[in-house]
Amino acid sequence: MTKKKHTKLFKKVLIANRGEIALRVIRTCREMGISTVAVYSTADKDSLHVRFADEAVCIGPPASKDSYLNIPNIISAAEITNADAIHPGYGFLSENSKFSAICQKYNIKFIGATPEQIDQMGDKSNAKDTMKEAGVPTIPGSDGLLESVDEAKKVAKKVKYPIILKATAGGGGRGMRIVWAEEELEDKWNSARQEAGAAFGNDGMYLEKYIEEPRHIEIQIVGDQYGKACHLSERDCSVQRRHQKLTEETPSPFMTDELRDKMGEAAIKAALAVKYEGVGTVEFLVDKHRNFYFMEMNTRIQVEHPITEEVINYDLIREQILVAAGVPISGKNYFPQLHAIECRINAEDPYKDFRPSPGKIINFHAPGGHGVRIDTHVYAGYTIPSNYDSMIAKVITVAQTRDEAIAKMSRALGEFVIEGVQTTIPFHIKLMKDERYISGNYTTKFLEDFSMED
Ligand code: MV4
Repeated sequence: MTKKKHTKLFKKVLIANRGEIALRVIRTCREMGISTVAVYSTADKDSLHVRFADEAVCIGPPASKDSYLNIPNIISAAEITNADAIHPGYGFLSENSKFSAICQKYNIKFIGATPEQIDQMGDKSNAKDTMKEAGVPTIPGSDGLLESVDEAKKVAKKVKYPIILKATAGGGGRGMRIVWAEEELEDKWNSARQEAGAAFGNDGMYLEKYIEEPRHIEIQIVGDQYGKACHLSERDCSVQRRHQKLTEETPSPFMTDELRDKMGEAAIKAALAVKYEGVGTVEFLVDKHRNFYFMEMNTRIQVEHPITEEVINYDLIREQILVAAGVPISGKNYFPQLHAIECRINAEDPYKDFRPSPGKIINFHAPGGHGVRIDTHVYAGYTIPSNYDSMIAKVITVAQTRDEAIAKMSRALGEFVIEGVQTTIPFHIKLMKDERYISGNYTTKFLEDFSMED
């Protein structure tokens, strides 16, 4: 590490999260000589993140809103233990601008985006306007928020059907409606607004041309405190089911060197437009002609970050910590040297519409060997609580080529033993043998035609 005089690395980091990402952060802190504080709900008292951290503080009962989202309790835990920084992981408080601001006020470094950046990117219509102004390609549609259904009709006529109505406070598909013809517009406008208002307390809507069967490709970026930003290439996240990613890979089978340069430059522009500090992701929709459009910017570390780490040999959590401490980045872009795939193993039953399957793990054996990385917090005897999301492990394989990474994944999944709960392992085993997946020619629509039968 090139440690500059004006930068002071943190002595103690509190991890405001649970599960595999809490462990992931603790591991890098330990390697960097930084002490760690775990926080946990009463449902997580036997979790590995509690055992692996130097200190641990209970922050409340099982419900997330009373524990992992309980800002006063988390700040108190940081004060009591004298932590000088908080790592929020993903989910929970990672993109909560109030939390980022409160950390600032208490002189605790939030290892993530500033409150301004979180707010600017959290409002999707506003984020799109910012990017459009910065010269990042966006999808044709309304200029900011729509005032009325009549205005929606006018804009839709101009960009031509099909169009998509989106909630500005949305994400994950909520408050979103595809509209194929004008007859449907009014009903869908009303139901989308109603859904957005109930879910987010904000019923602001905008619309854009609907891109049919796009790919979801995101660019990893990193920016420092001195106005520099670079990109770390892409991840293809097109294999999704009801807006839940199931597997991701890098490089994208759809990528070309030319497209990567263009998308990388656009992502850097996006980062610079908000003076982005830290690691982040710029999500794009890519159509079949390889036109790409800004969709959203994530101001956090993402679940799928390990595939990028594996193909460029780079610890993204370490980078987050260094940038937060004021260390300047090199400023050079990184390109994949290998191929990596991640399969998310959830405690869900893929034969029963992926319904959650919490409970006690009675037998557990993780795969291993060359090119196999397992990020997990579970072990034999661990009880998966029903209060949180169902991801229990990530299997990441890395190899010289895509075919080899798939072969390694099939092999690793075959070795994986988890007994006591249902998991998505059988889904991934089937996916790795699917001709469409193997060809690399898949889009976000792919899983709609995928079945666990036969
Ligand atoms: C779109 C789109 C097609 N055209 N926007 C889904 C979640 C939200 N973040 C944006 N989403 C989409 N926006 C236009 N103009 C298709 C989707 C979409 C999607 C995007 C990425 C990955 C999976 C998806 C599944 C369904 C719809």
